[in-house]
Amino acid sequence: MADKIAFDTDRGEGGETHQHVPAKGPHEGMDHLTTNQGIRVSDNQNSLRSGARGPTLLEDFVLREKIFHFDHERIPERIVHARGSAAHGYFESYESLSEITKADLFQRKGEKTPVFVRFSTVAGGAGSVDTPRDVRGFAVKFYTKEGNWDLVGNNIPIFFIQDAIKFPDLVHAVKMEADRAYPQAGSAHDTFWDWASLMPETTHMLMWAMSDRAIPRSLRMMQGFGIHTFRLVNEAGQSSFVKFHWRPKLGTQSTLWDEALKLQAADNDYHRRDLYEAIAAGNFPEWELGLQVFDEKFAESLPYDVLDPTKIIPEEILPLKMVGRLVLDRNPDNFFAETEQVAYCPANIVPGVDFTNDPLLQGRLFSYLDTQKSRLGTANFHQLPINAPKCPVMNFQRDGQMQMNVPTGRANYEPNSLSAHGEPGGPRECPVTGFRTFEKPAGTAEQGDKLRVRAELFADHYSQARLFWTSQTSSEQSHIASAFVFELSKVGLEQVPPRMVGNLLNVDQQLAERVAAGLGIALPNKNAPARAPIDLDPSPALSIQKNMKETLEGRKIGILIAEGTDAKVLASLIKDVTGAGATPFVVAPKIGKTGLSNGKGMKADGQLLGSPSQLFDAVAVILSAEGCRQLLQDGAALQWIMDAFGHLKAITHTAEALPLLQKAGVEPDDGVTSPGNDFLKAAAKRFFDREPKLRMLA
Ligand code: HDD
Repeated sequence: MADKIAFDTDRGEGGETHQHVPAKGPHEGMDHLTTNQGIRVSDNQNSLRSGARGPTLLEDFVLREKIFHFDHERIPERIVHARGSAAHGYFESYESLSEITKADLFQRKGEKTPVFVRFSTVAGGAGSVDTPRDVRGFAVKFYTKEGNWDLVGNNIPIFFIQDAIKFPDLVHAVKMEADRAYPQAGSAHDTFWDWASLMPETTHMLMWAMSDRAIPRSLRMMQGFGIHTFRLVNEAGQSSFVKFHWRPKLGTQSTLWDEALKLQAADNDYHRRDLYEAIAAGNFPEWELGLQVFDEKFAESLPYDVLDPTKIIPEEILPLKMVGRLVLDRNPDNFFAETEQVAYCPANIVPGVDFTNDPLLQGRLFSYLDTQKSRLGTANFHQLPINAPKCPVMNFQRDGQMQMNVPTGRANYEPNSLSAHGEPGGPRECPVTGFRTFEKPAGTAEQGDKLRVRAELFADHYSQARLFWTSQTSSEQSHIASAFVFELSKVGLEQVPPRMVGNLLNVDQQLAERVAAGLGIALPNKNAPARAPIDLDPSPALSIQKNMKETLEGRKIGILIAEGTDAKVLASLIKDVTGAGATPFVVAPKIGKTGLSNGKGMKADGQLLGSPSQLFDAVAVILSAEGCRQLLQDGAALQWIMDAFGHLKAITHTAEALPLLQKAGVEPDDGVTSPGNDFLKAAAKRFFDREPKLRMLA
């Protein structure tokens, strides 16, 4: 049959052949390839056909099973937060919190609870870019000894809406438009701003979303929040209110908008790669868990409602109590099985933690369980390894698609008296250790008639938006105003920008004027607020720039070299940078060997065009006179330096590199240094003072 094409049949491992090769017998030391039914496969390269040039046979169960399985590899992506990156780790308690909660994970100092944490963008599809302007999801699954607790939060401490009934509208408005299916992963389009400008309760969140919080430098450098007010309940049944905060050890840091835009081209997977590489290198990202604990009396003393998820309690008024740390120390083994199939649900809660009547939270308690069924296809999604609790699960729920367990015995109902007759009767409820919902004393303000209403203070939509604005540095304020201008400039519906600016007039006159001027529209009239805003004291804790952690830890330094680069200067720079906890990354016009001054060759980590300076926190230009002359002809080199300067990064350079810096428009300032200690200090900062000279901001 095949003697016409009987060439070499030695295909090595996984190699290709052009003809069927009779099995030579088991490969020593290798696992056998099998079908999903366990049948050994003799040939994984050629389907079964009738003759070398004949038709493929329906009989080929190996082919059909392989293609069938492949055809069904994708599952529906999440309707929101589809793009995510995750890691395993643990949460370690600093001390016993038994006075405020009976939750087992908080009872003992040093207690470690395994976690799986998934970060995400909200609006884009699963294959979208990592760095759009967007809120980031921060979902933590604690596998506690008492069952799974999911704290499904974001990197912003508030939300767009006050009631879950509005969520489908928010999501429809922000995701790609219904008829044209664009834009992907961004809010800068008509339908989002049409909806948002008609929904004043979004204003506070919009301030955050237009701030640098929505363009984080790294998933490892963002804060996280539980957002809603939850309850903690102790053994005696006493309850306190609580808000959850995650604080990154590496400090909170963001990119600039121009940088975020360029990162989308430089690396679609910028955040995913950054998280994966840091963990793979043993630089485990870490956060502290901070609690704001308070009682009803304190809640009632506030001029806003703690059940309103569009409000924060400033730290200056109620400081955080740090109660433990979260460490991510293991990358997933398989993206689909873990990151994609993980199913978070805010209703997953353990004894000692409880819900409040926050109307957004209440709606979420329904939505997530429901979505997991349509996403994962079966009510048994909890049996998937990533979702399965790491404590016993015992009940009488049975059957359903993809049932993985094989329950034994006759008892599949309760109560039963089988145990009294020598047969196992199965598990029983326990009023002592079982989860008991906190019972509010009767007759309080939280109870009432059945009404479609919201509590009175929810109507204040602007006071905290103003508080956020007044808490920012002037650089951050100009970023916020410019982001409003950028987004609204993309809106074609003429009625929308004036309406939005009319809302902003309730936040701050100057902000509204700057946005109107940036758009080139007349200042509209103020939209009447549902409730007049009040002035609240600024909260410096809300500013990223005021709280920047000056450190090189976890950062990446780009080092541009070319032919003749001084080997000594380069070696000592790499040593210094590494010693400071950063990762050096050598960039050269050619990825292969670049000849250094000592005659030796150096292999670059990245090629110049493929490694633009957006990828780095600070840069070094270590060139010889000859190398500089060559790079003066290279647009990519000029852009590399222009962008580093424009993104307010520290730049260090050899004297010989000066002509290139000058051509790129670099002007001397504190951020432009010669190699050495000055650079290490500068590289831990951004030079925001530089910005007004470089770009027009609103
Ligand atoms: Fe949600 C996913 C966070 C309001 C309905 N949400 C989802 C994820 C995060 C959040 C981080 C991704 C989890 C993961 O990584 O798999 N969502 C929030 C926060 C909210 C919020 C912080 C407000 C404080 N969400 C919210 C409301 C509803 C939903 C009001 C519906 C009424 N969210 C969903 C969902 C998702 C989801 C449709 C999509 C995929 C999933 O649940 O598992 O059910």
